[in-house]
Amino acid sequence: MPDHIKVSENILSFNDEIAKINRKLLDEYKLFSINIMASPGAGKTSAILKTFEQITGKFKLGMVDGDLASSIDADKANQSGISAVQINTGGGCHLDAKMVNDALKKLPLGALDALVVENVGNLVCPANFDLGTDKNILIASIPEGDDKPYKYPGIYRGVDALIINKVDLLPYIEFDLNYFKKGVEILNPGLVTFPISCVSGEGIADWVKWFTEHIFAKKGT
Ligand SMILES: Nc1nc2c(ncn2[C@@H]2O[C@H](COP(=O)(O)OP(=O)(O)O)[C@@H](O)[C@H]2O)c(=O)[nH]1
Ligand SMILES: [Mg+2]
Repeated sequence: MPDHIKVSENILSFNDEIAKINRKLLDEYKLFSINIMASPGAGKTSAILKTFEQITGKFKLGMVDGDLASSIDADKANQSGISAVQINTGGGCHLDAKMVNDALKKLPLGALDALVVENVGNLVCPANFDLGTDKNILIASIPEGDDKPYKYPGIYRGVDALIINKVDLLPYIEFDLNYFKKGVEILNPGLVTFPISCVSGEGIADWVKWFTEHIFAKKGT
């Protein structure tokens, strides 16, 4: 086997070991957790803040925020009442389980009801790294175009739910929703999908219902 393949296999198996530790920790605290992946600007932070708006007072949310640089997103989240920790990957195109493990040590896990990980904006690298969360969520957005499932099949194959954000822009942008959904169906048949707008609020209630049902299920209530 070529050396570079051996090295990447070792990296992935180390990652999977730490992901198991994260999963065990989150299970101990009965914290429902999601890993949100998307391109830069698809609306990851907006969707998380919008979700929190709907559940604030009922559930406490923790957030691990991955970006190449800055603490802009974690600052926004902390200001809104989410307990957020920023990770700067310094150029890295994805979060890995060890980074999330370090961040979990900084969060008041016992005081939280759910954990949201905002991955680095990228449609390729994050798909290869299990973080130990319960569900992987992909956000696609209308301005990115309807051909993305065909161009980035890997990430569409591996997710448990899909949010289609910015549906308020459908009247202004050429986006064939049927063509998009056909591509998704081939890769991930029956994938649960939530068309939403963080601007108009359309579809947010259905997504939040799914999210909160999973929080209750994990708590065993
Ligand atoms: N029109 C529209 N703009 C949105 C929507 N959601 C987010 N945006 C905008 O898209 C940009 C990127 O959003 P952000 O949440 O920072 O994306 P992230 O990089 O994936 O975290 C911001 O200017 C948001 O205001 C939406 O549903 N509709
Ligand atoms: Mg963001």
